[in-house]
Amino acid sequence: MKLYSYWRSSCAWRVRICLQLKGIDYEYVAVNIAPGVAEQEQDRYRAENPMGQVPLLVTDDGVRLAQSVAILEYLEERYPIPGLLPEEPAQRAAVRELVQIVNSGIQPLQNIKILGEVKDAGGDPQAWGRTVIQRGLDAMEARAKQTAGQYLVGDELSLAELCLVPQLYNARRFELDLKAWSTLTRVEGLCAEREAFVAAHPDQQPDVAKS
Ligand SMILES: N[C@@H](CCC(=O)N[C@@H](CS)C(=O)NCC(=O)O)C(=O)O
Repeated sequence: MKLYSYWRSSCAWRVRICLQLKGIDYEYVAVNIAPGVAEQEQDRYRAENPMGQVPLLVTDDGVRLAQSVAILEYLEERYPIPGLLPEEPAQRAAVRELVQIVNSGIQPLQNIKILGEVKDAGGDPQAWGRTVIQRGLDAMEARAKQTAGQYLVGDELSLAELCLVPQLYNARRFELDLKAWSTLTRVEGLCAEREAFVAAHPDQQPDVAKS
């Protein structure tokens, strides 16, 4: 299995955690999405993923998938142990709600391409990023206060943490104050103790030093 990734991509990071948790071996294929390099824009890569983004997962039996949440759901169905979605329907939906707060409510708005477009339109990309991350993580904290046990939804690790941890890293990159998100940072602390999260961290990736 190959994962097309970039060390600091929060979306690829979600998938790396999942692969680690499920003990799936994979080959890391680095795609440098840094401004000015933008390998994801090249025809060769776009032929693989027409959205021109990471992550992209290609399995040995020819399954080709972009969109991190589609990849996570695929891995969950194909490799169900350990399970990352609760059995109980309302809890399962609560996990998906938290996933989507990050996946559709925060990350797309602070993606590198949008920040460039905000800049081109005369805006302040840093201020824009701070606003959208603050708004989304405020909502996530409020919801998590209602759903959390030991982890964000009940007492088990789920797909919600796979989205949370990279997004908090981005919040720090945008120099936000994380104090108000006490539930989120408490759970982040638990994740940081787990080997899968350590191995999936940007600093551990083979392309970390190159860009
Ligand atoms: N919804 C997509 C978003 C993917 C995405 O935005 N990837 C970023 C890195 S986290 C990227 O490739 N940015 C470069 C670009 O959009 O040109 C997913 O969840 O996979």
